[in-house]
Amino acid sequence: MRALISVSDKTGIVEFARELTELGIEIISTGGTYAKLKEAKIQAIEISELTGFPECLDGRVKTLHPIVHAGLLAMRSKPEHMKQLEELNIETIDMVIVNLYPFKQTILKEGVTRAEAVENIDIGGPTMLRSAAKNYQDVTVVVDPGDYEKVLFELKENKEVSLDTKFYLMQKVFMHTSNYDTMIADYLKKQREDYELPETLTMTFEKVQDMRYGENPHQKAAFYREIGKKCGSLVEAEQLNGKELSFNNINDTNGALELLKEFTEPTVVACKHGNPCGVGSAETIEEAWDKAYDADNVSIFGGIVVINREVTKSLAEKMAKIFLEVIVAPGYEKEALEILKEKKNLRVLLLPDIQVPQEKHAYDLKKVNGGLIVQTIDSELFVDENLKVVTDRAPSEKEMEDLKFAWRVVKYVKSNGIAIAKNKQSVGIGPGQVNRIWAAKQSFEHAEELIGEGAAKGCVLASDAFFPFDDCVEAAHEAGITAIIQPGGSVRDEDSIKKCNEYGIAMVFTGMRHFRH
Ligand code: 93A
Repeated sequence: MRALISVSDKTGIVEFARELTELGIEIISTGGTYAKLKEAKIQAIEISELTGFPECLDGRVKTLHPIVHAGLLAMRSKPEHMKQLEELNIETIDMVIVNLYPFKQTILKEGVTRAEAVENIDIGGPTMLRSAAKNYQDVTVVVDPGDYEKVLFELKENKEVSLDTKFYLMQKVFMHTSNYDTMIADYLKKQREDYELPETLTMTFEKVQDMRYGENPHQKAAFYREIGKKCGSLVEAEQLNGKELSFNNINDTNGALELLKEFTEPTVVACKHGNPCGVGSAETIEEAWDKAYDADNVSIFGGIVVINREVTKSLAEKMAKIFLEVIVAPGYEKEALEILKEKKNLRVLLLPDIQVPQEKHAYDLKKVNGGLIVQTIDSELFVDENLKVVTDRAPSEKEMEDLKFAWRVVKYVKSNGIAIAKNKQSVGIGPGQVNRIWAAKQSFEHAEELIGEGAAKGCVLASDAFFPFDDCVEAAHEAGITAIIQPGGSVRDEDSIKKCNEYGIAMVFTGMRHFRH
């Protein structure tokens, strides 16, 4: 029996090779692997000796030779194949132990160049893996160092590897090479400026962790990471305390983190079931917390809080007073962490890159029965020049500041969504309604219930999509709203503008809507 060993990840290879030689298996190997085996005093022959051809072009051509591939692909059960091998003076290779150039590790390196990435595209390795896997009945192919033990065990017990195991190893190879190629294709796609939606969509995700269950306890679930991404997301966070993250935790935190990234000043976002329930921006993070908490001190119970500044001791004291599921922050003062750690179940996550924006060229994927709907992410907000005052009265500077704040919030509210705000604090949020007037009324009721009668007085209102009728303006006026921001674009815009002028409400059109479902 002959085994060809050519590995980049040399974990466990010396031990494995030693055992193989002890079982009487002859070893052939490529430059680096050969040197490693030689150093450990393991008998092997170099690939160039086998092929009679030197490794060349900086190692780009090592094993790409008919002597190797005919030796792998010949079907032992076919007399013509074996006869041809004999005529060509080629011997069979019965085992291939190969793992590939570290493409993933290379592209994850800070400041990696395209040339460096391309140089790490393995050609000879996948070719051998595929040849060996195609001929799996005759060739044992090991791509995962985790399988060395299994193969050795069978060789020792039965003097051969079972067909069942060989089939398992073959299937693993094609899974591996297809993931490897997808990773390359994905990387290259992102290198291009225009990001079109391809005819077939392939993306590689790797499992970060299994979860106890999905959205409900009877559903299975796991958390996968998109390879090659660095985008200030939860997959990059380090968990410092608490139970492991649940499906709902991750799902809910996603929107909250995206909302947080819209702000640079100290900001706290509290959320529940994928909707923000309290958002506050202020000069200090403690004040921002007070605003987010006071905005809705009921829904935050059992909720998720994401913040864009270090958690101070005094903030941790406030946080510890209520029941929270998850806290995500870019840092924690030592004493703050000690306080939070007293709560065993509280999931405390450290995400230093919390403000790194999502990659502009990213897909938003939604699974529907039978397929996927795919769109580019909603990375736009508004451009100041495009904000259009459509009423007789223009918003005051203060109102404008709050309108922009409310607009950021409503972008992350499930549609139909309305958010009202004052002094950079969300005051009422009406999420996920099937008509707009209900969303508006809910935001006013929410404000009144939590803050008291007349809570919406002097507030501004943001609507994620246009007003189909003027009823929202009517209701806004009754609640005491003084300024409105909305996309505009309804055939009845004039009705809403007229109503605003009648009541002295200032209204701004963004020209862009933010549905979110
Ligand atoms: O540059 S390659 O694509 N050309 C080849 O012919 C070839 N043969 C094996 N890379 C090739 N390999 C890869 O070299 C293997 O997949 C393995 O990852 C690596 C091992 O090289 P070394 O033994 O010199 O460390």
